[in-house]
Amino acid sequence: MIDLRSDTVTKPTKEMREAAMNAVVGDDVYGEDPTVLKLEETAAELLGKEAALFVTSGTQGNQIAVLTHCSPANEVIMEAESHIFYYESGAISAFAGVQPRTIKGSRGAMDPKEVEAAIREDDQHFPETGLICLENTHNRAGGAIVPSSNMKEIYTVAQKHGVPVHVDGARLFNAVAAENVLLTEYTQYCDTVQVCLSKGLGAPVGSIIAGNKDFIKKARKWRKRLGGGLRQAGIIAAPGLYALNNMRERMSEDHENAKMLAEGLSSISRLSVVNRVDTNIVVADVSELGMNSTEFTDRLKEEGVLAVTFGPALVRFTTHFDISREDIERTIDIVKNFVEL
Ligand code: TLP
Repeated sequence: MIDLRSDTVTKPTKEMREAAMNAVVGDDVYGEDPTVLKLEETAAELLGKEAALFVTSGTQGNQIAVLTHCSPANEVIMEAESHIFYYESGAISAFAGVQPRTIKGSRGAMDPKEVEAAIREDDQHFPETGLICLENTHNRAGGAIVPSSNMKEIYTVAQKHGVPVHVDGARLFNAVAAENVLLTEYTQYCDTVQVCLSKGLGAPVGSIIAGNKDFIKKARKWRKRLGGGLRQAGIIAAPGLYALNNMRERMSEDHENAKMLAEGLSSISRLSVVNRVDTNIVVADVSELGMNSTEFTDRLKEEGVLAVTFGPALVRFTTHFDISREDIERTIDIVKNFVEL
């Protein structure tokens, strides 16, 4: 099977498995796991923040950020198709008791003027704006890179109104690899950030949230409340640390593969690629083929390729470490054959 469903599907490498096997561990709830501490220290430094916390998943990291920043009945400004709004099962309402205020973005980037207009005034009728969430790269915008200039403008507005900014950077490493910049190019324009170790970096599990020391102290308590205080967590932190140190630069290969896939798919009649491919995601519109996205992905599966539906007419393909150039060539041939026959 050529698995293009997500960059979450990568299997740990031999080096990651060895790192897990040889990890020096302790009880992390007592703050005694040296491998977790090393991972957190390394991540905080790379992200340019005072402190970091190892959490089980991207969703848990985002939820802990919302819980830590907000109080119940706050309003949280976010892009209309952001992961926190679209794909986290309504968790911010279930756990933090906040309501989302969505703004339609352009390639994942919200207009700073619209963000400013959405910040609530002090009025007894209104909820208080507790947080602004950004997403970079933006998943449903097809892995689009949100420019750091846009983040800067939003952060300036947020600071003017005393509202914190959190970045869902599940795929921030992709933006950094594509633009050849440091992580701090983006993270300087937010108070807190969540980055995934188990997407493009290829680690088996885990995410990091980073922010100032006070935020991380409170976030640690929320992690404990949610049952995310893990004991000998070095076993899973070790492959994450390996990935953080060794897998960042190679991600541009995934971007080249995605571009190649997009070109190949675009050349097939009645199939169109709807996103500009900045990173590792390609979104295709299959409506002209006379089938919906589920019929398309089912057919593709019969031929040995996995992709996910992204709406009734849209299909998402995501490249990653376990996908080679040959896999991309083969995928293009497979799609061509069943579409054009
Ligand atoms: N995204 C997954 C699915 O949940 C849709 C995927 O296959 O793309 N933020 C962003 C931007 C994400 O894309 C994801 C995962 C998360 C957060 C959540 O990460 P996990 O899966 O670790 O909870």
